[in-house]
Amino acid sequence: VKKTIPVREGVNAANRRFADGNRALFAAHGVAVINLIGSPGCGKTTLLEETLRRLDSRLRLIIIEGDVETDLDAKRLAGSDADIIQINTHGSCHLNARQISETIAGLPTDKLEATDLIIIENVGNLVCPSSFDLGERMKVAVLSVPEGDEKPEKYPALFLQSGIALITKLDLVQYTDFNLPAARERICRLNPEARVYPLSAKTGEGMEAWITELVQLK
Ligand SMILES: Nc1nc2c(ncn2[C@@H]2O[C@H](COP(=O)(O)OP(=O)(O)OP(=O)(O)O)[C@@H](O)[C@H]2O)c(=O)[nH]1
Ligand SMILES: [Mg+2]
Repeated sequence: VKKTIPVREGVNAANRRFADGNRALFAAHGVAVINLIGSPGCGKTTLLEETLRRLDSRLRLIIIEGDVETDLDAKRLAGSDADIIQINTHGSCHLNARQISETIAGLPTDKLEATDLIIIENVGNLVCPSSFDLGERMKVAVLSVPEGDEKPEKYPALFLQSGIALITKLDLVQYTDFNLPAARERICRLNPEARVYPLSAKTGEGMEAWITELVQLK
């Protein structure tokens, strides 16, 4: 135990330094950054596909796709005006602030100045990514209807830290026992400040409230 505690503290302190550096850089260039976190398959990339389509160049965007392996998600988002950058963690269950720092350092010099918003899709995971500050302005929790309405209570860390909670795959609510008022109540009990948006990227229901939030972040 004596050996693991200092190592863990070292990792956290190093991450915090990079996160603070990222935050300062983003602030200096007036870039809003959000960190999208949710379980594997909760609909993050589908949400981004529909978000890019609806924003239709209203924001100058960079999307950073975090995945353990493959560039499948980056490929799905190609074809819009947004710059899409894939990071592979090769095993790690979360992105860290150093990876974001190195990604930003690799951009052309004036790129940040010409960017309104960076959306980071974190590695699909409801637990680990919420422990690693990336220097974002806001975490956005993504919970999909098939996962169940009790998940905020079972996995509270993410919901405690998120400014927005999206309840995705709303079109599936009629086929499940997901209780929407209960989910909302559980999230708000943990975090009274959280804004909760139920939506479906497939039918478009609820998407406009999310788009309005993004446009206002600019
Ligand atoms: N019915 C329905 N299915 C959806 C919706 N959004 C996503 N899906 C489906 O859910 C599955 C996973 O969606 P993704 O967008 O790949 O999920 P993800 O969160 O990006 O997954 P990872 O990146 O692997 O963590 C796909 O089969 C999508 O078509 C939705 O609003 N309604
Ligand atoms: Mg994805």
